[in-house]
Amino acid sequence: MRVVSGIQPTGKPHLGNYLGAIVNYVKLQDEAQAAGGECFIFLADLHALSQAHDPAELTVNTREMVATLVACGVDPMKTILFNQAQVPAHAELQWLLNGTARMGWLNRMTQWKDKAGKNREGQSIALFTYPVLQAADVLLYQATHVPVGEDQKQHLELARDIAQKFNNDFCPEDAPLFTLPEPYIPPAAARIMSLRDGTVKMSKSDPSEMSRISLTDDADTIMKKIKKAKTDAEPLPSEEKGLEGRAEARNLITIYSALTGKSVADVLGEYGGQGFGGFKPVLGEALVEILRPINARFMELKDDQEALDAILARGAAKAREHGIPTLDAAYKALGLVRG
Ligand code: AQP
Repeated sequence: MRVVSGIQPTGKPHLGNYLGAIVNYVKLQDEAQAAGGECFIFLADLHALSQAHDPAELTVNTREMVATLVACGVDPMKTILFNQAQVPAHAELQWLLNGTARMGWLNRMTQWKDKAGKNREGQSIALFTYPVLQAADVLLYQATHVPVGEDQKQHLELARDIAQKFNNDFCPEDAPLFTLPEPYIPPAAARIMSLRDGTVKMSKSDPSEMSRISLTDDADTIMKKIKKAKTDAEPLPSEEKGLEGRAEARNLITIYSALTGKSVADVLGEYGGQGFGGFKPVLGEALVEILRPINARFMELKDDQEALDAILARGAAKAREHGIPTLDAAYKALGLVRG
């Protein structure tokens, strides 16, 4: 069992990152250990170069992201926690895979279409080839399980296509190089939506702070954001079909269900018929309870730069070691001569 996943240090991680991905990092690190496998979680700092960024902020965000992940329960003794920039094999393998990936495949990626919008010509090449780096990230370690939110499912399918084509083109039939990775998507909270618009996903890059709950928000801020979350005038329905066409109501119910482990049907059974005035404080309290220990741990860790850098350096050394066999085999399969 090889678990591999990444998160961009492009801002403060939010509830969508937590419920969609980080909760599963913590769960799978234990499962991998029990199965005698490994768990690799990396900060996708090379991916962060695909959009305009401030170098000083990237450095701060990278360390803060390590502190947040550890505060959420990612244990550097169980998980190989590192940043891409310290493991050049990610960029090297991406270049090797650029020969296999097809323009048509990348052109179909919805994240590319969404982020580029009408200004495709003005985007960085890194944004276009982002999914090839992502393929390299997971193929380098022969990932079997890739815990991600639903927005990354298409990129994982592309990683499988790249792996399959490379295996077909350059490897003997009975000795494929790359393992085809499987996405591991949480059924309950695969896509948490913005608190300001239930039709777009909660995102670090949304200009409105009110659109997301950051994992480091304090109790007052959480309550304020939930109180101001967009809703409609109807009371909550008693059954799931009553959430149709009510994106904001569905989002708040989904969040509460994921936080408490109760099914959507049970939550609606309990709160159906009530207005948001009654439900929002319940949701806010549940969030405060879950995020309080994370927040406290983050505050303890965040300023210890030496300790955070040591976690990354240790993880990177292990990641470099684990990546070597696959990278070497990829060079060889392509016929490249190296000393
Ligand atoms: N809203 C979401 N609901 C569920 N899962 C989500 N993820 C992100 N947003 C949601 C999952 O979190 C992991 C890390 O994401 P990322 O930071 O590497 O990339 P992202 O998807 O680009 O996240 P953001 O917040 O939207 O960042 P920006 O705004 O910088 O692009 C991934 O597994 C992702 O699926």
